[in-house]
Amino acid sequence: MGMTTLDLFPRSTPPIVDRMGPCAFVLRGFALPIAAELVRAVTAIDALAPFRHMETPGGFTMSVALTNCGDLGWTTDRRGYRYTTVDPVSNQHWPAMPATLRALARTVAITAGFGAFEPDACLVNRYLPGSRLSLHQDKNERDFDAPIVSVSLGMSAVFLFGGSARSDKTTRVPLHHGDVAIWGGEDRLRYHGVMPLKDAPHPLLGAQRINLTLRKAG
Ligand SMILES: O=C(O)CCC(=O)C(=O)O
Ligand SMILES: [Mn+2]
Repeated sequence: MGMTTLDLFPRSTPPIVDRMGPCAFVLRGFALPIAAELVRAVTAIDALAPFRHMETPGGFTMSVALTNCGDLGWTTDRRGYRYTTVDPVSNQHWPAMPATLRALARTVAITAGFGAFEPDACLVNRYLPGSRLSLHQDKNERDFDAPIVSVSLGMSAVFLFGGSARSDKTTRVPLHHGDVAIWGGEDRLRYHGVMPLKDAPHPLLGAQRINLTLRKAG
């Protein structure tokens, strides 16, 4: 008998869930049992595909440093946004997606009521004090049926969750070490971003925040 992914995250009490929208939630502390393992995995990913500051099609350099793991990785340069199977810096495949991370994303999708989720891409973001991510939609994926699962590690951030137009009002959602956000369904294309990070070092990660965003891109 194989273990189900749910067995990896045994809980005696239901998770604490904050609702951001009809199909958008934050599962508080859901990744804490594997947080240290995820930090080690990010160090290993960084060794193979180092964090880098990518350029947007408009010519801006992102303040967030990015890398990827999984079959597909998200990149941007002057030619546009896209998913690639290889890291354009090394011409090697992106590092493999850690099995525990995939299992976490599956469990979160089931727990939040989205059903089976098979991510093939994980964008890894590194924020230092002052780094921010402007409002955007995640829309480079082939279809929008699958949710987005986003794991936060290290320093806390204020996530902005908006509407279907960039100008729509946003709500501020604090995201802390171990929190997992998920949005899909009618909320899948909502604008979102991250406010400039405050310098409030975290015991495990110091003055940085790591965010892992799992997607079904291909
Ligand atoms: O860092 C976050 O919490 C959000 C990241 C994000 O929206 C993205 O990578 O597309
Ligand atoms: Mn996003």
